Amino acid sequence: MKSLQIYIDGEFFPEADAKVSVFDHGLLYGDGIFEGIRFYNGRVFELEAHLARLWDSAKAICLTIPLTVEELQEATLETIRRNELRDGYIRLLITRGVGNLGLSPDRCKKASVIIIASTIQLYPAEKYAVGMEMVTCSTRRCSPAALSPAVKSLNYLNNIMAKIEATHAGADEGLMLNEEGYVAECTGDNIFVIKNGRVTTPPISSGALCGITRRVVFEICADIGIPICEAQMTRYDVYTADECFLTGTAAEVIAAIRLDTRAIGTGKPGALTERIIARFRELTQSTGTPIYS
Ligand code: PXG
Repeated sequence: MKSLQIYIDGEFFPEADAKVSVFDHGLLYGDGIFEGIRFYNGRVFELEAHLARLWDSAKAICLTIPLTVEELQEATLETIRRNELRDGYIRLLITRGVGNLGLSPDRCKKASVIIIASTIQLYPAEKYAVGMEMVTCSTRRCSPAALSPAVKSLNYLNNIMAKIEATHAGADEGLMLNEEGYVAECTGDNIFVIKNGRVTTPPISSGALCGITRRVVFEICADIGIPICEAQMTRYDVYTADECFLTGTAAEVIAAIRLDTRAIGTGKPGALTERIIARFRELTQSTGTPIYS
């Protein structure tokens, strides 16, 4: 297989030579932010929204991105072109940059920009047909009072600890509750339930990332006439739902059929979920920023 070309601070490096300093605070402290973006059929899906969220994450942690939005957009497209890809996944990282062994970012002179264009498969292909099994994790989603879950930071240990629990329990995904016990999200996905034809998802204030796929699902539901709203929810709402599905750039839209070994609805992907997935696939194939024009 051809070596990937990785963008680091304005230059392209073959995969084996794409390296960062051990004094980069992204490595030393998880001090930085990222975006996971997909491209389909020669177009980047929701690129503007991902860049807007990246700038919000940067602002929230007092990080200056050393490029303009237009420059970063062009660098992202160019990274895909260099790798001659039409379908895949982009990991865009902004690290605090090289500093010293103290946690203060003051010594980090300039943030680093890294762009990887590759592919990703979060869950095995058959899960998209049969649905996912979830367990509730005892690791609670980070309190917004400690670190806002809206910041897509390079420190994912909270989610990783939950993912480890889910894997140890033999499940595909972990459901994360907030400190009060309300449903927040899964380890790398937002969660939705459907009851009596109405779609509900927890508000961002329950401790979820403001997912871009989540927003696209609101637009799809508005388009095809399915009522959708945000509401605080507990596990009761998931156990008693007719259908449940998860959303994320990496995950896309995928049915969840069990929580804590209990079947949700019929224990099979539901009809409304399938309609939303079909419309999502149409959108990903037909919209987005052209890469080769
Ligand atoms: N919650 C969390 C905690 C996430 O990390 C989402 C929700 C969904 O957001 P979007 O905007 O993608 O719809 C995410 C996104 C990975 C990976 O490598 C994870 C995400 C995105 C891309 C890749 O596991 N999570």
